[in-house]
Amino acid sequence: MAPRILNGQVEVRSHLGPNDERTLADDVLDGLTRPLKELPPKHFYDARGSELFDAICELPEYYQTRTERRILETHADDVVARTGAVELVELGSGSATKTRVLLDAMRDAGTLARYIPVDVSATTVHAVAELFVEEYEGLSVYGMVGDFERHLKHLPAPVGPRLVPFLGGTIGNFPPGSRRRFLRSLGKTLGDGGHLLLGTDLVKDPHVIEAAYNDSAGVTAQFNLNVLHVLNRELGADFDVDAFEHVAFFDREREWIEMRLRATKPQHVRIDALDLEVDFAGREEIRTEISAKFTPERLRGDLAAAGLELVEMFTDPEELFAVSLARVASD
Ligand code: AVJ
Repeated sequence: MAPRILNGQVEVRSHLGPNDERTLADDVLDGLTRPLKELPPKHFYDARGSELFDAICELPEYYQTRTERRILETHADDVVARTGAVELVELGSGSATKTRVLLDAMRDAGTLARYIPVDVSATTVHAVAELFVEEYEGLSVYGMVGDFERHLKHLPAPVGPRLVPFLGGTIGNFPPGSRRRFLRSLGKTLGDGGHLLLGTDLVKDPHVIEAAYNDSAGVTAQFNLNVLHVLNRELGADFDVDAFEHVAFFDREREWIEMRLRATKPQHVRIDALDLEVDFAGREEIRTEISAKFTPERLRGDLAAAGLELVEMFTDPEELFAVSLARVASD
């Protein structure tokens, strides 16, 4: 698609094609016809799901968001000084407050030149582009409409040392094999002297982790169940949402949280858009999310498998969460 010039400093390109709408249908067909039913977590985030996630981030039990923000505030100047970053690639939006912490540090250091938002929503890319070009004097914005799991190869060449944050612990949603593959694809975006800034939740007392996914206000349960509303609306399914319950537990061996939806009685579901009938036995579960927790060893291992090396791991005093700086391995 031809670049759309909004003004002298903003350029937006789209890489989405006509088939990119199909992923929900494909994922549901794939996931619900398996012996162990599964739905990928990316479909949680419709308008209501995004609202519920924002509410999760404010919960007393959900320490991750506020802890990561504090780590960033504490170390942003150091990150910028050590990387000399002149441009920042933002993968997926909704982290605007965290991005600002980094962009502010780059501006204060006098290095900030370019901001590259990447998001599947053209509206979001345009909105954030226009907002930031107003807010940061002289900033140039190259917006990319696309899926960061598929379209990173279309990123423009760096104009100088690049910083690529991937925050929020989202990397934990990838199962181990695709996690390493995705890290490798991030590594390829870094260019000469670029750095990845990776947010990861850390392994700790399982009770603390489990409480974060079984909050007393029941917001996480609503968030989890919301994916069934998404299927009902988007695919003409007839899930009886009240006949499923939220389950979340820490798998101590795999060191990840699993969220599931458990059928409270046997049931039969029809999904019109797929012309599919799905049966659930009583207490049968759908896995809806894994959220890996990291030790320094796991982090180093994943980075190494992706051709990356750890430069510095910043944590909070309680070591709940980590924000790690990594670069392409030097051998
Ligand atoms: C946004 C993927 C980091 O795994 O903790 C929050 C999503 N799921 N509560 C996480 C989530 C349930 C969250 N991530």
